[in-house]
Amino acid sequence: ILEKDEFLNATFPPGFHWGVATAAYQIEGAWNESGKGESIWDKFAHDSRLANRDTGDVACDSYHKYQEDVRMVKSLGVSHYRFSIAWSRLLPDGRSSSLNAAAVRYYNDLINELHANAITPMVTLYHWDLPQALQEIGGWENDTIIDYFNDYAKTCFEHFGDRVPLWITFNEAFVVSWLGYGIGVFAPGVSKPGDGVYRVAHNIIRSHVKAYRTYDKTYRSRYHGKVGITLDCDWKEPITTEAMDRYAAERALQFKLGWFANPIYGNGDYPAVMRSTLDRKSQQEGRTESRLPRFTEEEKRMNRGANDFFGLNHYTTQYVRHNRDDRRSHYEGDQDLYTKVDDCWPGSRSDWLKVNPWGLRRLLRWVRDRYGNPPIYVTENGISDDGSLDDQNRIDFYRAYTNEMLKAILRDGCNVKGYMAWSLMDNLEWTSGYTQKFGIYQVDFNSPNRTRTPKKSAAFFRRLATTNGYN
Ligand code: PNW
Repeated sequence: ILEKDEFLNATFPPGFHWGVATAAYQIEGAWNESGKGESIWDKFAHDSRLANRDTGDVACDSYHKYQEDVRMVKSLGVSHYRFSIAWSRLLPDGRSSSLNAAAVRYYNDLINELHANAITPMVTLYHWDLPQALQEIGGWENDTIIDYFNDYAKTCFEHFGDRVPLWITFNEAFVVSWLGYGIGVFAPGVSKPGDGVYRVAHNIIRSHVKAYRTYDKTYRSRYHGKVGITLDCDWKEPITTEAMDRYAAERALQFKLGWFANPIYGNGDYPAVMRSTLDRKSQQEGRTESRLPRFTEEEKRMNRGANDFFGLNHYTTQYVRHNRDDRRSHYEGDQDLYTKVDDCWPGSRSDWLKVNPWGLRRLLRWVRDRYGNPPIYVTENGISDDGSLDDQNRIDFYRAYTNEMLKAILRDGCNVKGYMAWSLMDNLEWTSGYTQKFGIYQVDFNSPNRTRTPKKSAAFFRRLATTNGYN
């Protein structure tokens, strides 16, 4: 099944956007400084739910060191920096009435510093750090979140929209739904794997669409920015050429990526295979209603086309085998399949992350074919290790994955506009704490200065970005 394909020694299209990415809770620190409210990740960490009882209380201290961060972005020679706004810093209790002037100043300073260095900001509104005050009323399970998110988005467009051309509403809607509210291993730690998970996803999609329509109606004519959502997906390869395994791999992609992408980038509704499978299983379970919520016709109309680009986070691949009639009545069982990885694929410091570069090319083609070749930004891609400065593994990873992306662009005609490496620097890797390092810059978490040092991969990435290829 492995594809034999030579390294493609060519350059990326002129004007291709290179960047690096971070997220607020993973780097900012200053968790309760200058009026910031508590987020669900502050709470989760303070409840000792992270490895080594780590927290993001200080993290990379980027709240105080943002100028140094911008210098690092600059010295990588990239044109874009993807970061996120902490909702609970801007609106401490989640509602727009609680606007925190110090936070407006902080994000203004960061954005202005980027522009002073000719770096374009790409801003994520929601990278998982919901204000705890909104979790107290149900968080993403409660329909009222749609209006709260819309108010928050408006506040951001209003204050920063004149200088932010690229907005991402959500980072990884799947992870929020499944890890946060399905199996509960991420904040807020809610376990509703059979039904809650689908309701959360439903509210995230409706929140995205509402915020997109708000930008469209009120801000687009003024600021001419673009708004998308970032979805994460691994590549799913059928383990044999048998039809049932190929259907299963397609089903896996529809359940993971199509779940969100089909409403927003496709026909406005959930993938047909999710609709039919969940309606049938729900009925077999004796339920009067499907576990998969329904969009109204009006909602489907609003969903369709609610995007200006497709944000894609990609790291790894799994093989998929058909599993007949899985009776576990939850999101995983609903798919009737098994996954496994290839023992030949190199590993990383994260157990879920195995290196398989050609998965990215196939995933890009899948998005091209299913959603009419939309403009795509790869908004995250990277690999974890122990954080040493000699990170040849990271160089090999970036070289191989970006080369598969290049093949997708030049040979397959995929409309890839840019690539953001995860991450600018080592940071708080969620429940793994400071044990898994994805940075191109090393951060010394034992030093109060959080000293940053470029790794070997920094020189490689700089060459990649500045020569727009492998020269
Ligand atoms: C993404 N998984 O998260 C996030 O967007 C980043 O904030 C994070 O640091 C990065 O990838 C590296 O993990 C994921 O368990 C976290 O499959 C976990 C998984 C996938 C993505």
